[in-house]
Amino acid sequence: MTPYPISEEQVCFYEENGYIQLDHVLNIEDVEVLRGALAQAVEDKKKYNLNLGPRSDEGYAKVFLQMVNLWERYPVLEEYVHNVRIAEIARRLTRAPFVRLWHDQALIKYPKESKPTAWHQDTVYWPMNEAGGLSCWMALDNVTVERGCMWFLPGSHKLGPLPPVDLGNIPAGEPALPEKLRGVKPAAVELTPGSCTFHNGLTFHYAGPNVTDVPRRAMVTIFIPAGTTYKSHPHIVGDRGGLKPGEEFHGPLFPVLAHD
Ligand SMILES: O=C(O)CCC(=O)C(=O)O
Repeated sequence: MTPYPISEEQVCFYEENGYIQLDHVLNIEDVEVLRGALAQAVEDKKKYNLNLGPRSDEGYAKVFLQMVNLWERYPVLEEYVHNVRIAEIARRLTRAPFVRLWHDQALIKYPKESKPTAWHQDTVYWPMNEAGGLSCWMALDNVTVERGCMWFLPGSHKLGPLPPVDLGNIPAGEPALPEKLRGVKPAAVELTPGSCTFHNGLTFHYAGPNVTDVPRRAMVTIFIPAGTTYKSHPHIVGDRGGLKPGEEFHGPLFPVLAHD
């Protein structure tokens, strides 16, 4: 696959805003393959009652169906997370000598009684001492505002970590955003299938409810740059790889996906 061109200007945009939109990273044939793998995962989950995600409570299920580390189960998704075209973008955006996989996740926001994904930062849930991790959120459908596209608060990553929220249980009447961020204008990013966003794990992001008739499917890969170290902290992916606090992420569960 040919490299996806990333200019210095785009890297600077990412650094300044904490996210970037990149169109046509995959072609529709690649997207079809991913759609097939997700459909298989959903079917297997039902059929074999697989625990592929962290939570199945009703509140969370209305936000999205989250299935993590599918790359370990489905060869097509193993190939996808190793896609150098995508990993190299993550490496360029972080200016790191290499990036590793933290984990992947399919996020399907089903229509009907759909709930928004509340404003949150990712790194506050991750067992890491450093905050350089970033996610590639790949659209597998036409993702519009009505279908629950991603929204970002430009520059919010510069605030550093704020207290985490419980995504499955946002109390009614709770202010949507921490006070410090209420003046910032959010950016909605609508995407076509095969287009994606990358966002810094500290950037506040949100997705509205899916008020259309069809599911919103996204495949997310989370990258960590060289030098990221482990912190003991409960996480949906669990304590994997036998890492000790302070130790740099390494080993086959966190493979290097792109390097200089
Ligand atoms: O897909 C969504 O609704 C939210 C995605 C998200 O929070 C993420 O990728 O970090």
